[in-house]
Amino acid sequence: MATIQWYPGHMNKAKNQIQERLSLVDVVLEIRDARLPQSSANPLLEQIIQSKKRLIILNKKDLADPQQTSRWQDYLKQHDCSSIAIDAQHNGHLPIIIAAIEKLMAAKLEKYRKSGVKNYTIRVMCLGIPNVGKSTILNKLVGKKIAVTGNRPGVTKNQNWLKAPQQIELLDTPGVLWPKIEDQQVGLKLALSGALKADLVANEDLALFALEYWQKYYPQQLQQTYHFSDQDLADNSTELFKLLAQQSNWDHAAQKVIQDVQKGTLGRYTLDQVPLND
Ligand SMILES: Nc1nc2c(ncn2[C@@H]2O[C@H](COP(=O)(O)OP(=O)(O)O)[C@@H](O)[C@H]2O)c(=O)[nH]1
Ligand SMILES: [Mg+2]
Repeated sequence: MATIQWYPGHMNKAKNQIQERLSLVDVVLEIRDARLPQSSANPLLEQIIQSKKRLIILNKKDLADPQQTSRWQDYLKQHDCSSIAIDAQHNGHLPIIIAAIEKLMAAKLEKYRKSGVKNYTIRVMCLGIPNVGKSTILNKLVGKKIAVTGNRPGVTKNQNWLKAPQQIELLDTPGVLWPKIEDQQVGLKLALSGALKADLVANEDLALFALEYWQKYYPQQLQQTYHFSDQDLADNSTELFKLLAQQSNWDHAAQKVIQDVQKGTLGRYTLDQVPLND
């Protein structure tokens, strides 16, 4: 199996840029893919943002396993992390983001209210690895993309701010983090869900990983989609793959499984399990 490479050089640059811009904001929106609440995060982020207020947005909840999403939210809460789960494409989910930002800022907003300050702003930036929905969320928050409020002096260069509802202003460009691919599994999960280009990993490896995962966590979906018998399903994933390949060939079978995952034919899924005893 080929090893997926990631480049510390890129990561350092991204880290420095994010650190500079972080000093300008009150709240960080850390966008993750709800199907990968752990693998689509970068552990470095905690070091970078330190005590800055953070809202974790588990986006694409429409594609994720709802039970797992709720388990992950409980887990995050236990670890003192505020989170919301949304489908950024859904207009109705915008107020959820606004309300969560206001909740994080409640103490400060109360101070403003008490002292009669009306023209405050809550400054926010989006962060996350590629493809988690940063731009979609930014566009939804801003409405039409015209609302540039002008430059404000930044640490090293001027930054543009976009107006969002409730006196929220957003940095116009999200911070892009690299995923931390510390083991092969994380790479497989990112590729399978489409967060990373799938061609970085051999199709057969991806398909085998998917079959094994579905066999363990979503056996009914697997059975329904491919009409496996109970006996088939008790076999290992290589045997299941062989059955599928009998109908065409290895590469076609692999592509089909990957497509079925990515198009949702194999149902809603979450590829990270909540850690036990943590
Ligand atoms: N199903 C689903 N797709 C989404 C959601 N949010 C974003 N997308 C799609 O995911 C892809 C990546 O989104 P984008 O905003 O460009 O991600 P970015 O790279 O983080 O800026 C696009 O095809 C979006 O339409 C969501 O909540 N649900
Ligand atoms: Mg984008």
